[in-house]
Amino acid sequence: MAERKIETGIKDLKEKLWRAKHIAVLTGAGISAESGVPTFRGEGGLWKQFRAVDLATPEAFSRDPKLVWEFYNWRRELISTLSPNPGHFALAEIERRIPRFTLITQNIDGLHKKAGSRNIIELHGNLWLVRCTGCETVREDMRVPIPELPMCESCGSLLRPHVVWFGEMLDPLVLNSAYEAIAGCDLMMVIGTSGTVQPAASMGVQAKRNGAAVAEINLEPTPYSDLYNISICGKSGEILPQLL
Ligand code: BV8
Ligand code: ZN
Repeated sequence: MAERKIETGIKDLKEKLWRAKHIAVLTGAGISAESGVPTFRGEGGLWKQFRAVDLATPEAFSRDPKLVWEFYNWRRELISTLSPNPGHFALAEIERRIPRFTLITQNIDGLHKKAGSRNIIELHGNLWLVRCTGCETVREDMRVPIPELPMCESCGSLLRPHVVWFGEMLDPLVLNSAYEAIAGCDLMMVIGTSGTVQPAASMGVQAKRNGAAVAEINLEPTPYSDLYNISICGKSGEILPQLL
């Protein structure tokens, strides 16, 4: 029965996909799971005894910047050894074939770019960018390991990861370009996200309200599954290539 449901879901999505003029895609940690990147839910969400959501905050950084940098350095070391999976590559291929395609990601791992995707909106920043807490300069920094407390080469102040922490506003320019894509798309795909973190979590419903068809691909149902036109339960690395 589940198998049948997945097949019809893929067939319906394929029809809509290759008829679409402008596609918007929202991805979360689930699309990188098959590459070995830990997700936030479940055991993957833990580093040592800390919950990722507790370390990814400005409070944690001001309390103990060395600990937070140790956490980000752990993710940099891990992700520097990992590669995109067939799910990432399928999205890059779809982008090459569809006139207008916008990839909105919550992931900071940079694997979409590594897979060849181009029109990418990184809602929550990027693991390989650092920002100075003094002069606000943003630089790419690929050092693995990164120094325990990395300092700015211009003003000598402490650097922080150029990511959006819980309780911090998203960059309004970044957010607006995501909302523009969602307002203009005729098909939105929501892939590998539990739909727990705002404002990203409500983007699928927003697209539906704007009249777009919305399809979800996720290992398990999410709080939004019944609101979408299509909901396919399975691994994005196995399902996305079947759309090509
Ligand atoms: C903000 C960067 C203004 C750092 C991240 C309204 C209501 C309630 C709370 C709020 C609200 N508005 C704002 C908030 C507060 C907060 C929030 O949403 N909190 C949640 C926890 C309740 N939002 C914010 O703070 C945002 N800022 O809104 O500013 C403001 C501020 C305060 C108050 C009001 C307004 C900033 C949020 C960004 C935080 N930074 N990341 C870092 O990574 O270190 S969020 C981070 O966690 C990720 O980027 C991602 O967004 C999220 C994790 O979610 P997912 O990616 O979905 O991953 P998850 O593990 O949860 O799920 C994976 C899914 O994949 C699962 O469903 C699984 O089944 C599936 N899966 C697994 N394997 C596969 C698969 N699917 C397919 N294939 C597979 N193989
Ligand atoms: Zn500086």
